[in-house]
Formats: sequence, C-alpha cells, structure tokens
Amino acid sequence: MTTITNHMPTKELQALDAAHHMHPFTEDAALAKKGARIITRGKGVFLTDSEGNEILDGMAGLWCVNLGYGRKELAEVAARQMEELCYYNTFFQTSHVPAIALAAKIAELAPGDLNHVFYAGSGSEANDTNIRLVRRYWDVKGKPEKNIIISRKNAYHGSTMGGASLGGMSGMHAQGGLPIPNIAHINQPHWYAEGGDMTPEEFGLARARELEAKIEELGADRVAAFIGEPIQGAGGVIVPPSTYWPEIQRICDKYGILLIADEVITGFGRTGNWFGSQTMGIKPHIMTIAKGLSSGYAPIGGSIICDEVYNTVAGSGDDFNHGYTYSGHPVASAVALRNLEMLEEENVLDHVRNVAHPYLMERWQGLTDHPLVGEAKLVGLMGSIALTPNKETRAKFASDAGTVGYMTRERCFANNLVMRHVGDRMIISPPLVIKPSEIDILIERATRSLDEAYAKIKAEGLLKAA
Ligand code: PXG
Repeated sequence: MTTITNHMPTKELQALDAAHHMHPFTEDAALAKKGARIITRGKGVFLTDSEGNEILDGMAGLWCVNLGYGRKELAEVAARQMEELCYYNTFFQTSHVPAIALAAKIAELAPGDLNHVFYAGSGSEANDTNIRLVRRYWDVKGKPEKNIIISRKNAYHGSTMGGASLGGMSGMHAQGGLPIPNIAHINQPHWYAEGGDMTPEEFGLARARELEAKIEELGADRVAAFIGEPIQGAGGVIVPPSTYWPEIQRICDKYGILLIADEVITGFGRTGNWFGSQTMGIKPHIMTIAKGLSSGYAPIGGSIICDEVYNTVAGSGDDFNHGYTYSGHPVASAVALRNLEMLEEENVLDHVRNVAHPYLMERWQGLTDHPLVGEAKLVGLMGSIALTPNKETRAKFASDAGTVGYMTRERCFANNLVMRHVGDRMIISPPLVIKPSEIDILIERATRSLDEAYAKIKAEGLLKAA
C-alpha cells in the first residue's frame, strides 16, 4: 500500500476516507458521494485544506483550539513527556507528576472549594463519571434512591450512553434506546425561539421554575442533581436570560440537589472568565471539563469536584469502582498543564475581555442590520445569530428547521469561513487568541455568506414565515 500523505491528490484521499473512515454525526453514504473536505494544517486561527484554501476557523475546531493552531511549545512538551514517561496509569495506588501537577493547577484556577479532579479522556466520559459520582455520593449518604438527574431538552453533554442520555437531543435519543433510566428533562431557557410574548426576564424565571416543578413532581428525595451548560453550546449558543441561573441556584440550594455545570465549552476562558459558572454567577458542586483544558492538543477531560462530594465518596470506606485506562494520561496532562500556563503567561483572558470580545461584539451586533438576522448574541467569544424571515415576530421559516441555516453554512464553507449552523442559528467560537484584523476577516466572510444565502433563499422562495 502506498503511504498516505498530505501530498496525495484530494480525490484519492476522499476515496480512501469514504472507503474506510466512518464519521461522527454523519450520513456517511451521502458524504462518500460528495467527498469530505480534507484539512491538512493549521496556524493561528487559519486552517489549510488539501486544495490549498486558507480557511478562517470560526469554531476553534470543535470549540477547543483556544490557543490557536501550530503552537510549537505544546508539541515540544508532548514530545518530552513521551520520551520521559509515555504512559502510566493512576489506578492501583500509583500516580505521576503530570497528573499531580495538572490537578493542582486546575484546583488553583477553579473557584471555591472545587479542589479535586477525576480525569477522563473526553467530556462525554467525564459526564459518565458524573452520573456515577453523584449517585455514589447519595448512596454513601444513605439515600440510594436519590438517583435521578435532571437535565434540559436541547442540552449537549456528550455521545456516550450516559452523556447522550443527559443530553436533550431528540435525534440522539431516537437511536440506541436512550435515555438510560432515571434521567429527566425540562425545557431549555431559549427565549428567542420559545419565549413568546414574555420578556426575557419573565421567561428565564419561568423556565428555571420548571426545575422546581420537576423536583416537586419526582420528590426531592429522588433527585440527585441538576446538570446544565452555563451557556448551551451545541444547542445553538443559547445565552439564558439573566434571571435564569440565579433561580436555578436558589432551587438547587432549597431542595438539596447537587449542581453540575458542564463547562466543556465554557471552561478555560471561553466566556472571558476561567469558567462560565463565574460569568453566570453560579456555584456548582461539580464541573465537567475537556476541550479548552488542552486547547484540543491532546484528548483529555475530567470532573472538578467540591470538598463535600469528594470527602463523602473518598471517605466511604470502599473503592469508587470507576476509571479509564487514560485517566490522567501523562502526555495529555503535560500538554494541558502547559496550555493553562500559556493562557496565563499570554494574558489570554484579558485579551478576550478587553480586546477580542468588545471588538467582535460591535461587529457581531452590526450583523443585525442584515435582513436575515434577528438577533446577535456574544458572551466572551461564543456567539450566535438567529436567522429569521421576520425580525419583529422572531418567526421561524416555513421550510424545515435548518434548511436556511444549512444553505448559509454552505456559503460560509465556500467563502473559507468555518461558521456552523444549528437549525437556523449560526454559531461561532473562534480561537481565544483571535486578533481584531482577523475578526474583520471573519465578519467580512460572514457578511458575504449571508448576502449570498439571502439571494438564494429569496430566489428559491424560502423567505416565508411558518
Ligand atoms: N459537554 C458539552 C457541553 C459539550 O459541548 C461534551 C460534553 C462532550 O465532550 P466530548 O469530548 O466527549 O465530545 C461536549 C462536546 C457540536 C459539537 O456539533 C459539540 C461537542 C462535540 C461534538 C460536536 O457543536 N461538544
């Protein structure tokens, strides 16, 4: 067999990809006909594909490459660690320096008494850990029946059986017999799409109080925890009304329910603070982390656990029978630690707060002048715009949800901008190191794509409200 390299013709790479590589969240037979876009390298906020296109990555990969592509120092740290100790486990009463140092660093950065880290290989695995951890916690407390976890519709918490069950994606639940037992879902705080005539503040309270109603319905002695993304990411960058999270916190406190903040996207600077929980003013007992923990340079995730939950489970007199071969993988841990140090040394959070966010906010809000754009939201560097045929009424399109969003995404693709669509919402989450001049390129390509999509939508008679 010939060696497969970046230098092979695109068509050959696509054919091999189609023949042997099954993609996540993809209708593979349809992709096989079209051929995947092959990404060959990355530098800063730009990707290059096998055709030589320079693409501005408005999504930081999958919300993770926060320091940008091509950071040599991270590659060097990985190489050094592989030579020194490529692997050892953290089971059976052993540990190693990268896992220790990273846990200490995460505990230093995490607020309050979130002082303990359980490692996983990804965000999905970490949420599986959380399911077992909170159930174990209440079990040790003598309340084994307090085992239901409440989550939200349109939440994303991963793709394992546990993660997808916590998530509220109907398309995922429809495949594979999900959710697993004892997971309940309430409605999401998505004012633009579901708020009707309420003000955002009224709606935020109403949606938070669905948690109270659900706890009352199930009985507080049955409910172990509530899990939520401080800002829903994969669901469409849905920023909850300001009233939402304080009310959720009040309800969790009142009923003695553990609060899990899924910080897989919002952690490590994405919202301008170290954690989205700080931006939203909440105090979770457990945080799920992954993605930005290593800027995507190595696969690693985990749970940050407060003293009370840790002390209870750790002091139960029995093992917590859970863990992964790659829990605290030394290479991934070393890379993650260096990534966190670089975020600090380069004052990346200051850059997000004082440079990139204010500048992008101004330009992003400017997109609401476009006839297709109903609202523009941006917290830190995660943003969304709603596409609508009628800005006044916040109407949905008459076409199937996502038709217009997909058409817009196709124009972005053609214009060398990675901007995703979730239904008829367009979303961005660029590397945190993005410069104002690169934000100008992002906005210029986004505007051109919106213009082209608008022309096409009109031409195809799709500019109709449902
Ligand atoms: N929680 C949240 C909040 C996430 O966004 C996960 C958990 C799962 O992490 P892993 O590392 O297991 O993938 C995620 C992942 C998308 C998209 O289409 C989003 C994610 C993953 C894949 C696609 O926006 N988020």
